[in-house]
Amino acid sequence: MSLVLTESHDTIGTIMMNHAQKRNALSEALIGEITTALKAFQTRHLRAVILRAPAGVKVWSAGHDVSELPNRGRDPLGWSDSLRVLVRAIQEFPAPVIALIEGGVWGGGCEVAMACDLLIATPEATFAITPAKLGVPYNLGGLLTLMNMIPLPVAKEMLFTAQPIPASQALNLGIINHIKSAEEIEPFVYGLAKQMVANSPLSIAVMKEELRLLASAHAITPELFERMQGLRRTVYDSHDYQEGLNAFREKRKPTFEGR
Ligand code: LCV
Repeated sequence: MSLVLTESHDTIGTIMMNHAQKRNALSEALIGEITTALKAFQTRHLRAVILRAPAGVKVWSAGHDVSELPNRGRDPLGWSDSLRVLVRAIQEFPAPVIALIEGGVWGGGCEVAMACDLLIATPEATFAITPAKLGVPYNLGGLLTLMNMIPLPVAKEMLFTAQPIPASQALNLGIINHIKSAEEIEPFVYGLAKQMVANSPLSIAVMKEELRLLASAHAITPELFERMQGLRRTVYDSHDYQEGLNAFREKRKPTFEGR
């Protein structure tokens, strides 16, 4: 059974995450189908892509598939982790990718949504960044995305509380471009896409890539990088990381001991 539905009209492609029973948890299988669809759309030179879930969902994506996170002792969010592969595929796609968001966006789902070029959400949408809830050491790319998108005190509140923020706050913070009702959001998003695909695809593709390169242009010394990798290792080697995974799998609250 396909976990993703795709369609295209004119030069606009749509990718609909459709794994309801796991709340569109970003499993390797689901991510594989999304990246395959993106590659197919790129081959056909589509000029805009909409990433969405079915209309009316309560959960846009439940984030990284926790059942696929490695047990302690291995970096759960390394370069080749499928979630990181998807984030890069969206950021490097040579045309605008627009997130049409209904429902809750959790953890890695926020990273995927924020990797998109524009985010349009319904008023009921919420956004939660959850590594602290699971005991996971967030990756540097994810932190940089947050630093580029939202003021540090707010990024810290989202990271440290792991609580959802409402679409209204996300709009005030500039995380999302527009809030539209469930009835309005689809025609609005496709209207935006139509405006974009009427413009020069080359100009847009180059500006998108230039912005990506400029946003990631943070020079860090090898020593600084190794210090941060060492800090992250203390987390994924920890009792607390394993406890976070076990608690999720056993459907209970974790007991973190700070070790
Ligand atoms: C696997 C799932 C998931 C899931 N993985 O439905 O950003 S980081 O660093 O934290 C990163 C590591 C990350 O993204 O971690 C994941 C962060 N995500 C979350 O914390 C959200 C976890 N999920 C939930 O809180 C609830 O599932 C929500 C509120 C999303 C939906 O609640 P609802 O009551 O509608 P269930 O919880 O009953 O979930 C339905 C099925 O989907 C599975 C869940 O285990 C359940 O499976 P079973 O029917 O087999 O019990 N599921 C949900 N989220 N992230 N599996």
